[in-house]
Amino acid sequence: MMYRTDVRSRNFSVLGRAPLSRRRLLVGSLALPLTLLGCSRRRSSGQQGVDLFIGSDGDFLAFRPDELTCRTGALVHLTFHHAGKFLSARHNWVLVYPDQMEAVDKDAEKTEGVISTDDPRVLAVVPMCDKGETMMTEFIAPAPGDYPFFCSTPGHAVDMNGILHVTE
Ligand SMILES: [Cu+2]
Repeated sequence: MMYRTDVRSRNFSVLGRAPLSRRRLLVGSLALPLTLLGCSRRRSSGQQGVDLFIGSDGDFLAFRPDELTCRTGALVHLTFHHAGKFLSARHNWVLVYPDQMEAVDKDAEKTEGVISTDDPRVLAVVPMCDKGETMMTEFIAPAPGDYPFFCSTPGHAVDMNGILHVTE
């Protein structure tokens, strides 16, 4: 704070018309190291990237963890792992808008669990995985709020679900 005030007043008194461009340059060079420190991974667009990992809870019909968190606007790279070893049931990971899980799940019964990525109620989908498989998806984190996710294999969603918390 002291440093900034000092520079500004010196610029005004000594450099006359120059201070505006000088100040802009100064701010630019200060901002760079701050942004580099601030995030673990950056995309070319300047968007903040975030890696999330989730799996089935072994052979149980549950996700582990069953809660995830990210910031709004982040480019989320989500990895899902089917951690089952014995049962042959397939799992996936489907993220939907609030209060849409039941309806989307019900519709998926007619398609053996396959979810259309064009469905406006759906934010992101990881394809169906057999035991031991790992699949990924990418999406932009929506507006702040709590978004349900579930497995759309018919009959799984009632137990196999969770919440993505999107923060400010
Ligand atoms: Cu499942």
